[in-house]
Amino acid sequence: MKKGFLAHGMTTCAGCTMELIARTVFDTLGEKTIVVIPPGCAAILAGYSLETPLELPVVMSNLEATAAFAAGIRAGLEAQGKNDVNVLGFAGDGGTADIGLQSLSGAVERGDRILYVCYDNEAYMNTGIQGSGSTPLGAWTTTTPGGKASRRKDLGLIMDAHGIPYVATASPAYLEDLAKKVAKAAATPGPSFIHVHTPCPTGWRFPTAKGIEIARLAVRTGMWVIYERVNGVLEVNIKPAKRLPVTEYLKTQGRFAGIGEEQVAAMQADVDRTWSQLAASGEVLQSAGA
Ligand SMILES: Cc1ncc(C[n+]2csc(CCOP(=O)(O)OP(=O)(O)O)c2C)c(N)n1
Ligand code: SF4
Ligand SMILES: [Mg+2]
Repeated sequence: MKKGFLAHGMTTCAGCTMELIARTVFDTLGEKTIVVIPPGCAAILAGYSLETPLELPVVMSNLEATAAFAAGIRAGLEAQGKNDVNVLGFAGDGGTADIGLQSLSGAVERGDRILYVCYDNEAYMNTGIQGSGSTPLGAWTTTTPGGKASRRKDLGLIMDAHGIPYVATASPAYLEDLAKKVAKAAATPGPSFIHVHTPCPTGWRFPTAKGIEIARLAVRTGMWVIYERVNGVLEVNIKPAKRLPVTEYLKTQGRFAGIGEEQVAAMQADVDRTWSQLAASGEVLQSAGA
């Protein structure tokens, strides 16, 4: 199968993990794929005017309506009897958890056969690092200069509450796991959603070579749980052999430099609670070590 749909030498920042995630998603889906990208850092992949670095059909939607654009393309394909084409929405957290949430909710409720990948860099990066509904507690952004005072939304749970047939999380530190999930999502006869943790050196304030290390630390501290839920049945896919304290993750990023002790304790308590709930329900037992 052809690979390498995205040209090199684009204007994403050095060390951008979103670009790596996009390459993996496109290569897994292959050439029979139509891509919808809203404004955000990934708009770079769609290109400007007549120029595009992407060798796949791509349309730039507006920020509110990635899922609605994808649903419309699917309806058009179905009307033409073309059932072997993937329709991919590839959007950031702001365009998914906040601004595009209603259109995503509508598409999932209708059961539209679209694959929606949210690359979550945990803020509105493209417009200057504003806080989003996915920005974690205590994180600095330009609109949360003293650190975010509230917790992030749980997008996976929001999708699960819609009864979506396939929902999964992934990380650029585990690209084979991401690729497997993209293939499964594409084969799902209904909507599917993959939420990918996306370390961003520019917005999170870390050196450009550290993105994968930080992505792996998020998993090893238990802050980013790698799971999939197929028709409501949850399985944790990567279990940290020995969970590290959340401070090991937080201290790698300048955005958490001003975080208070109480917020660190609250984050650790959230992570501990999540993992004891997972252990109690048995899901952790099925998983492989990180
Ligand atoms: C309705 C609307 N509000 C605001 C904008 C301006 N805008 C363009 S890109 C962007 C940031 C999107 O953030 P996110 O979806 O997280 O993607 P990222 O830039 O982080 O990759 C914003 C706010 C817009 N295009 N449309
Ligand atoms: S701001 Fe972050 S997500 Fe956006 S291109 Fe730069 S590194 Fe990538
Ligand atoms: Mg973002």
